[in-house]
Amino acid sequence: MTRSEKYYGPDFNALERQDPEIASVVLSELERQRHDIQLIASENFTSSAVLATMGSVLSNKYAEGYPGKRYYGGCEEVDKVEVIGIQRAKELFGAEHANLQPHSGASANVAVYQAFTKPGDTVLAMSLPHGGHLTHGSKVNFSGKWFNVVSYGVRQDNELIDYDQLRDLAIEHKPKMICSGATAYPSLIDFEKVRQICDEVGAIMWVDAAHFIGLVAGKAIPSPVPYADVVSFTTHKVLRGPRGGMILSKEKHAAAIDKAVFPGMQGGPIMSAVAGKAVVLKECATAAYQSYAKKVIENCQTLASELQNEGMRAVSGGTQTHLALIDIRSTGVNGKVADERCGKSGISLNKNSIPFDPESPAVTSGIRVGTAATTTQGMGKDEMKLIAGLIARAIKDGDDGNKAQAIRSEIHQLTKKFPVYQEPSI
Ligand code: DSN
Repeated sequence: MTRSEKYYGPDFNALERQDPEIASVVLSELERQRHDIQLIASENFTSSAVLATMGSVLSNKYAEGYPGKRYYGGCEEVDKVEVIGIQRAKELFGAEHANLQPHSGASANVAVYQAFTKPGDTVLAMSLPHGGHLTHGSKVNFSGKWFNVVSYGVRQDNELIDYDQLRDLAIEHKPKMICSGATAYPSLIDFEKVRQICDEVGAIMWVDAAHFIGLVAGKAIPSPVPYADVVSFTTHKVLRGPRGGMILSKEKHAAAIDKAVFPGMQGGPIMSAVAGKAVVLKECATAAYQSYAKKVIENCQTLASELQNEGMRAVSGGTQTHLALIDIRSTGVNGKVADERCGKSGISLNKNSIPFDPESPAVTSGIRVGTAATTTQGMGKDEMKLIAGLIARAIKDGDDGNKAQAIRSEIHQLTKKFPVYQEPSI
């Protein structure tokens, strides 16, 4: 008997028989992912190997604690997965310590706050309207409710992080921790400069690398790991792994991080996801992944410059990463409407505030586009040019059902040439 004959894995027929309603949603979503264009900057197509771990029997196992120190019996097998994953994470990122248990990026961030601060402490983080994340101090998030979060932002003239403001605020407020990282910042962050500021005021340096860690893993951009006390991130964006979070830190913080994750913030880890993280960390160590990461950036640069050729404006003049923020005011259409029109035309992207946006976050003057998923599909410069033209047409004409349908047909012609999760040929 071969290993795959011994294996018991996801059986779509069983789902179909037992719950056709949910089975049909799964199928429709597969169709949507196959046929539309996926430009959400935080999404990707994970590998079949990662998907196999996610649907595996590892999901059944409770494993509160850490390898060799669990609160449940029967953890011998899942211990192996977590030990391998931790080792791979430390090697890939050159990190002294790794924790693979956080269920998501937001939960990883809860653990970081818990490891280094107490409620009421001051933390300095990127302003949300300038690209920061909910967990960087939004008033509707635990971070803004329980901590005194002071925000820094970008300069109005070049839309790049204002490091002078960051330093001034750090000296004035003496934060316990300074967070760098964002969800809608297309440029690189100067980690050396942030480290200097942290040292000057005695703050913990926390990098929320959720968006760009995949580019770091692929050696396409500089790493925050040598500089930061702690680096948190999600594993499903450019990194292309399972949904989940991860934390890297210096060894001196290892105990505090591990305690903050469990029992501080979570109970049992999702061991199927931990296994998926281990699998993706092996994938990321390959030359093929490194060339993918470089290509993601090249594609995004082409997409941003082609959108500029279509009369829109790339915030900060372009991008150095996997995402671009596009000011679409020249089209006369706001971000909310553009998002809806693109959606009707088979293009998934999101409305996004631009720095100093006169519109509310529910409306916005911009869109955010990312190239992690299309690059996984194998698309290149020519396709980015085509997509920019289709986005421009969708923004202009996407409220007209016939025109939106025509754009959607062109999108489907394009995606047919770059299949994902390939349909069996019958
Ligand atoms: N929701 C993610 C994003 O789209 O950027 C951030 O957590």
